[in-house]
Amino acid sequence: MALREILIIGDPILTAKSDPVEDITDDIVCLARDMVETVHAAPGIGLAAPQVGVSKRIIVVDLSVGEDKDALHILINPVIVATEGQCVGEEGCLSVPDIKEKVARPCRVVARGFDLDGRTVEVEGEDLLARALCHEVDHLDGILFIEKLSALKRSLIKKKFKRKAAAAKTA
Ligand code: K1U
Ligand code: ZN
Repeated sequence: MALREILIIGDPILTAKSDPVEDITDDIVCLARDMVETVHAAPGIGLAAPQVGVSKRIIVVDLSVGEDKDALHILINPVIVATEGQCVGEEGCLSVPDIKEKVARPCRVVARGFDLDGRTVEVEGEDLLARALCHEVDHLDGILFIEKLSALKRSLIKKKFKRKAAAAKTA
């Protein structure tokens, strides 16, 4: 297993739609395991493959951040198949570091996908788990959580990261 670099807002991979996984090859299994190691090290509660530069539909979610192996969900080609209600809660993103904003998401979701053995799995989540599943599936469609904010907030955040990238280039 290996740690992978997490891309930061501004990278075009983060705003592209990811491709479905056709076969669960050794490379896909290796990528998913690296994603688990990377999200635990970050630390974070979820990660999507495009965040590590791979435009494939794979997510990992672990609210325990590595403390409870039963809390780890690895989903290949995940789809949100049911939602209930709307809850506003704080959200962050490892690709938009140091920004936390309130976002409305379904209170309850069911996500369906495949595990690393190719078996269909369903994850039912409420509150933060529902939020994290929606956030990660959005990443696969090239949607960052800042797209859910007001145009003003979004534009200020984008400007901040453009300035940071320009400063890093000249340093
Ligand atoms: O996908 C990502 O960018 C990861 C992101 C997921 C997420 C957080 C909050 C609400 C919805 C989705 C993060 O994990 S940000 C870091 C974070 O929330 C956290 C870090 C350490 C301990 C607990 C939480
Ligand atoms: Zn994110």
